[in-house]
Amino acid sequence: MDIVEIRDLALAEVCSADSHTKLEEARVALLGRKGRITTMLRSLGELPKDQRPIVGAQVNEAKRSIEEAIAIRREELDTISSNTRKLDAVDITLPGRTQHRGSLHPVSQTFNAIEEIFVSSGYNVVYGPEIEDDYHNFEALNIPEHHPARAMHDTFYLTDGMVLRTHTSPVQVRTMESQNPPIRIICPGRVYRRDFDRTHTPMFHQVEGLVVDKGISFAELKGTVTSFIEAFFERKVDLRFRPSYFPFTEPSAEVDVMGEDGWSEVMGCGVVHPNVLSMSGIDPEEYSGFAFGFGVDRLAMLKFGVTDLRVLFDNDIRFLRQFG
Ligand code: 2U9
Repeated sequence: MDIVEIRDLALAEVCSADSHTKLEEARVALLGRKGRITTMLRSLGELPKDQRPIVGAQVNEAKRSIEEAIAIRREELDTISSNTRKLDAVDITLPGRTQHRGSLHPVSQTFNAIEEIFVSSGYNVVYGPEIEDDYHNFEALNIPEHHPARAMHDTFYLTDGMVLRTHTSPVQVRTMESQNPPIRIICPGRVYRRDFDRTHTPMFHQVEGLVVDKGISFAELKGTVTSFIEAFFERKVDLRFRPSYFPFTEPSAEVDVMGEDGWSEVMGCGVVHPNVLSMSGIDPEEYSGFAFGFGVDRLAMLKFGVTDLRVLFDNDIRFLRQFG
């Protein structure tokens, strides 16, 4: 066998090594201390003197190309084994993991539905501060100091005569102070009362509405409340206006909706008290208005069939996922 044949045979052996172990075996057999190429280099001295440089150069050349082939094959085997490891780690036959899309909280969905109904009938949405002064939360709403209605509000008192607003009504007061009629607004937001049981949480959500214009009467109020309730529950409803009392409206009423379990109260409303208009700079001889207010959490419960108010605030993901 001449050196070229020996080299080609060696290269074939290296290239066909299908594991690091086999490659190492081939390397030792060729280039190890007793390897074929090593032995050939050692026995160069036995050749006739004139042939030594020629054969020596050929064997050295063969050794270099074998070393190069081994290095290349080693890298190939590295790549193959890391790819195999990756393939083993991912079982592409497993079913995919379910992805849960987030969704709006049922109370947020309810706020959005309410705002959409009123905005599409020409109302503006107005927001205001959650920390209020005594004047805007009570005084301007015809609730003077020592009025029994103050006790009913279970107020959180802060320092410097400030309170956590007990309703969003101060936002309507501020709007009347800064805008001339016609006024047609709803005021959504968080309100606070010191009350905590099955049907009350110390923070809850309200939407209140106010319309002030010339010639507004209880008739406009009834029509507005009825169309709102039917738009919100997406059905014809039996409504009942029960006479009630609020310091800021006269006459006042509470509104009940007929449902599967009989009548249930959904909101309060009334014709704005003339004192309330005049305190905010609107002439009650020229203008009149109606107002209404309701708890958004309560409407959300009725709409979604939730029976315990507190689950709305537990942030239990299993509960919330039902409203996606
Ligand atoms: C101004 C004038 C009048 C807002 C009104 C109610 C009736 C009412 C309650 C319902 C359940 C609050 O969430 S609740 O506890 N609200 O019954 N609110 S009339 O009347 C106003 C507001 C502002 C300037």
